[in-house]
Amino acid sequence: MLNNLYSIRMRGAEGGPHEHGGRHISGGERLGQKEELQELAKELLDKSLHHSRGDCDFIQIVIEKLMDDEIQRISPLPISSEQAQNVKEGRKIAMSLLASLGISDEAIKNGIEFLKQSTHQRGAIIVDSQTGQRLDNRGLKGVRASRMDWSKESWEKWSKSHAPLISPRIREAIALASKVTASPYTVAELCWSDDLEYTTGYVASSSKGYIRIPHLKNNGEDCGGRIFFIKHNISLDDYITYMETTPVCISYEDEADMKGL
Ligand code: WAQ
Ligand code: MG
Repeated sequence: MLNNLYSIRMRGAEGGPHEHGGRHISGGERLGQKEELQELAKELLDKSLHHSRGDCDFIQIVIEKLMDDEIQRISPLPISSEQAQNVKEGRKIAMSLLASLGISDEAIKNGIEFLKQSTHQRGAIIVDSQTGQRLDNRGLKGVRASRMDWSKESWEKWSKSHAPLISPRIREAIALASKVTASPYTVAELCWSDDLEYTTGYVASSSKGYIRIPHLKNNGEDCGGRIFFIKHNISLDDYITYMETTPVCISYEDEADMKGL
């Protein structure tokens, strides 16, 4: 069962630690039982050491034991895909989805402009969905959603019914977006990768799920990141505490389970 879960997370940079000006290369968040930690540490180390953004010379892996009763269990967001032929079309789709969720034009414009020039950002930036103002004062550190992962069984079940979408990247992105949008204060998340070769991104929300959008940037660009658009006038400290510290385990029941078969 879920006893004795540990959080294991990694951050890697080139040119020294992030806090001394190093450029962010790679990060990762996983949960696992004691017996799985060695394998998870190896996976995270491999991820940081073989990365298209550069050659890490600083890598930190932190492991913490979690209390069973602090772990929240949530379902993965449903996933769907839009079609786009180029960046102009991809961004237009993202913008209209964000607008349909009630985010102001100013906030959407600021979010997209931010991701277009963001090449060193380690965590998300938090933007007021009405005023468009950046609310966190975290600079390049931003706010990292942390301590979330699929349970092993849930990922295996989900994989069986979503075969074409199975990759470590999509696994992580759905876990992250599911945690982020499970907060009642998140209106939506906008993401595209800062990895040079990966141009598909997404808009996620609790009402519309995880919507993949191709071509949110051109191949070969190192800009990207995450914007958490939040409701106006909420407690930013509580929001950030949830993102950084509340452990969330993604639990998936397939249709057979739900029918009691
Ligand atoms: N919390 C907040 N922000 C994060 C986190 C986190 N845990 N992890 C990454 N970020 C930010 C940070 O600024 C990264 O540089 C940026 O996001 C991009 O991270 O096909 O691969 O891991 O459905 O490069 C989405 C589409 C892929 C997947 C996203 O992002 C699909 C991706 P990356
Ligand atoms: Mg990246």
